[in-house]
Amino acid sequence: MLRIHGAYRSRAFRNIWAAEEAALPYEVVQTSFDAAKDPALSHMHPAGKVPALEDGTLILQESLAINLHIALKAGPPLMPQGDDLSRVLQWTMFAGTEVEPAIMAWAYNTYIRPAEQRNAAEAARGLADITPRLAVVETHLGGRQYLVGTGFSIADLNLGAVLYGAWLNGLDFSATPGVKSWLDRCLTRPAAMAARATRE
Ligand SMILES: N[C@@H](CCC(=O)N[C@@H](CS)C(=O)NCC(=O)O)C(=O)O
Repeated sequence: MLRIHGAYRSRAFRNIWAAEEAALPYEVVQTSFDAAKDPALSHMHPAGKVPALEDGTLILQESLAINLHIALKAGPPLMPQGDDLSRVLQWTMFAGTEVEPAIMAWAYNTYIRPAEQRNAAEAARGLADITPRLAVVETHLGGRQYLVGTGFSIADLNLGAVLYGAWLNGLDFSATPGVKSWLDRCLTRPAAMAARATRE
């Protein structure tokens, strides 16, 4: 049994989505942002953050790494093999290191922070950083339905989950219609809808 420690309105969403796609049994151990800072839980949340995954004796942090673990347990098609597995790793690193910092700069300063704490210049900087990265995805997708191989994989889930909040909160995708179609396709899958129902 996978045990996802986190709050529904957090990056635990992406782990719930992955567990749903993998069709593996899981439960959510409700853990607030404050609870994760309790020293008594530092073995689970060493950085004082959610989510964390407990899988038997294994404890993992980092939401995208947790998803790779879940997909490895599920195997193909969620986690492809051979060179496509390496492509999954590439897109997951792209999601975490290139897209997520830019998205969060925009998100914090457009819809996450209270209005009086938002910084328009920071939001604009985030948007300026997002634009060329979405263009990379647009070019890669070309006529493809999914990022890797011929079907949906954890690469789509990881990048789609990083873009989910922005997609839901009005980021303008008109310059990258292929990305918009791909995101619509990913985020309306039955497993994604089940995960979204826990938080929207
Ligand atoms: N890179 C980490 C980021 C974890 C993270 O920042 N989690 C947020 C919730 S989505 C958190 O716990 N924030 C509370 C805080 O920073 O105090 C991951 O992907 O798991």
